[in-house]
Amino acid sequence: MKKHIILITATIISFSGISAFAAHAKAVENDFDGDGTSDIGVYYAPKGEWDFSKSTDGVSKTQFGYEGTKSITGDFDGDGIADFGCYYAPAGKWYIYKSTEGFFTTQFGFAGTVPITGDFDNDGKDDFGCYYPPTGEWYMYKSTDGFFTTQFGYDGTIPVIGDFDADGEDDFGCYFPTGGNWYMYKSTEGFYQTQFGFARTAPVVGDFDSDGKDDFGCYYPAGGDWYLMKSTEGFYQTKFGYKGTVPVIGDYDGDGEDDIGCYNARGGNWYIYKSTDGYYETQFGFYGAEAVSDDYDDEDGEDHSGNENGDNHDSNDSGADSSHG
Ligand SMILES: [Ca+2]
Ligand SMILES: [Ca+2]
Ligand SMILES: [Ca+2]
Ligand SMILES: [Ca+2]
Repeated sequence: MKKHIILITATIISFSGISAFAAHAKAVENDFDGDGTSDIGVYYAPKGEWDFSKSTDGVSKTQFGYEGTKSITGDFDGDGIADFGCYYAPAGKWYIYKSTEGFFTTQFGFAGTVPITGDFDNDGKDDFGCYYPPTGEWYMYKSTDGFFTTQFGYDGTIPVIGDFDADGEDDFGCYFPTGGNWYMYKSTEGFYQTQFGFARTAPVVGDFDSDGKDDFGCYYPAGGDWYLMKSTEGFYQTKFGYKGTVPVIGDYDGDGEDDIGCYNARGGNWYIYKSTDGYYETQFGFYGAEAVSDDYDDEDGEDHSGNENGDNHDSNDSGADSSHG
């Protein structure tokens, strides 16, 4: 079997004087102005255009990316403000705009991979890496520990990331949509497996009961159905979405509990159910622009569940999908 070569062409560690082990709260996902709430944003890959609607700073537009890239977000410099960037899988190229340090680029990945981000070494900085769906191989570049690779997944699975045991370190795993099978490797507890989901669902992850543990679930695009397994409250089901929307997750009211929502790329329509404020609807985006949300559920989750999604909408297909091999 062919071995893939990972090249690291840029230095990544840049801070040494900052207290790396100070207690840190996990940054709110997609909080681009650092006020503790997730912001709404869209990415239009054909032009590399980012549009943000920030809760404190208002609307802004920037160009960072190009056709064929996938959007990525994370707090890569650990300042509590989300950074954004893109990944070009055919060449394994990363481009990140860090809120403190500005432009960063490196090569880490290869054709057929999907980008992954998370804080895998618990230093408060998100790390980046890639997942190769045909073989279930993970490659990460951890901000303190450097290169890491493992095999965890198999053909047909979708990578999932979350802190499922609330130790501050993101755990990785995979979801097999055909059977609704979850496999996780928790940083404190090790291997965990369960069945939760069914064919043609996309995995969703978030802390929906604000106990610090990410919860997992699935979204059924054809009906807009959510099924969640909350760590304190157990099974939860609701309908929030409709055919043509993709799920979005974030803490849009900043109460520490992730909110569910959905986005329709045709009209740029956002629908969010905030845990404190209830229903919220806005128009932000335009035809073909993808929602900035969790890295895997809106872009990769559905696209990469692959061939069985015959009825899948094509709101944000990148053309860089892995083929079965
Ligand atoms: Ca890290
Ligand atoms: Ca963990
Ligand atoms: Ca939870
Ligand atoms: Ca919330």
